[in-house]
Amino acid sequence: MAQFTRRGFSVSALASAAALASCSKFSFSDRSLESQTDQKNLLLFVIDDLNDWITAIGDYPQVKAPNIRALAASGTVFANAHAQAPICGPSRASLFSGLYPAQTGIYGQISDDQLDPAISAVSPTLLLPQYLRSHGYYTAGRGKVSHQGGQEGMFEEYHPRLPENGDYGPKPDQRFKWESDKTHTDWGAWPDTDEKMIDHITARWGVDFLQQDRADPFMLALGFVRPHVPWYVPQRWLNMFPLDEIKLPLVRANDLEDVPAAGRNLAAVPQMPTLEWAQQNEEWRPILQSYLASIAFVDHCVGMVIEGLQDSKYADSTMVCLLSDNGYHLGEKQRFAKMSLWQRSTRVPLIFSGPGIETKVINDPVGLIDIYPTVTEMLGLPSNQENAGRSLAPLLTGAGTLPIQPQVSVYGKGNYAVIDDRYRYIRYADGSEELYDHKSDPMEWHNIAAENGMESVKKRLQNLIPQNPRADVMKPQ
Ligand SMILES: [Ca+2]
Repeated sequence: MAQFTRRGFSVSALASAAALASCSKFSFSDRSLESQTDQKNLLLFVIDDLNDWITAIGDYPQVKAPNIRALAASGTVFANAHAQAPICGPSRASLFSGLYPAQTGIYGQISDDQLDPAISAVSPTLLLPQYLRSHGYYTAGRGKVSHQGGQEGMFEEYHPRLPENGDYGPKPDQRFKWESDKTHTDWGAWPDTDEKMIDHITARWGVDFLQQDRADPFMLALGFVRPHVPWYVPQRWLNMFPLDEIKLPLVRANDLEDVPAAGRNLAAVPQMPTLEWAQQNEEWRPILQSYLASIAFVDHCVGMVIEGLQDSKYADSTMVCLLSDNGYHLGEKQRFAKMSLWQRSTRVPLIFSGPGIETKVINDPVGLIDIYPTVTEMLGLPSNQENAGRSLAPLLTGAGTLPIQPQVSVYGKGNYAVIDDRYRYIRYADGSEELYDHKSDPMEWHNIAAENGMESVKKRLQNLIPQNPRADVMKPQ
């Protein structure tokens, strides 16, 4: 636990952070103990489909992410953070607008040009980068920050993913393992060098940005696309995870038997592999190998930028925030996908680090919706009264505590999950339910919604489901 003083990290906190960081490039050990505690700049890592397996949050032992681990060890980790929607578009729209999907009607993969009209129809708010710009910040982004990238006017300076690489490329001419024109899903070694990867190009650009002199405070947002499908990475990353050493995640064969039909239908993604297919074709381990390799690769990209920050003049005045937009199942609940209301889809990594931020793990539920107000408070800016979330700054600085705030995620209109510090309650549009007690059932194997004695728990969580959600903006009524 941190022994934070207003003058900076304590020696013991630095020592423990440095020890944990010893296997990476990232360390605060070269920081002056007298360094300023004021947050001034924001470095935001938006990672795509990075699930809750990573160290300090999940418990999947084979993940190799030393740079994210070191970042976690140097700051505050939210181990029970949830996306407001378990899919890129609505999750990012909520994060950057500071509004819930039920407020904006953004439940699906909205295109960037639809974002502004949908949000301005319900609120005069600005997207987070626009708000910082209105307070004198220079705002820059690269890669997949909003769903498609950075919508028009979102950043003062924005660089899209390179067209020659496609959205998630580079890709081989022929797929290796999985054919479906409805998903990028595939896995294998491609391309031959890191330098051809979008995320590597994004990271290099971020490093260059941090070496430049700036008169104004800045927000730098880097959107990395791995471990989103296709799980293509150069061979050297796959070599880190020999197939015969890969441990399979725990799954329960009849896991879906106590899930209502609406839940099974919502979570069914025919264009993705099923666990049955992966087992019959002996592809479960290769898929895991490729997902783990994708995490290791994106962790390397995070490390490049963190090293660039540490070498820059902004090392002592920059808050780092790292998040993923949604989780991902790798065989659990018989599937390889996000897009469900279960833990593996909604729980995401969320880490804040920087001067003045304590080193600790918070287990209370929080949401990506909380990032916007947290950032503004930590940067010393006026709060945006349109924000629907709440500032986590008291938790980051140790200035205070916050009451438990259950989190609400939505997938498709009318299907909600409510997560508190013990339970997950799911109610589908047809009224059918699931309830899981994480205290006795962390894998969500036993739906206890129909069991005696659960009525008061269900009622309490049910009351948090929006009463009058906005119509789906992508499906005109
Ligand atoms: Ca995503």
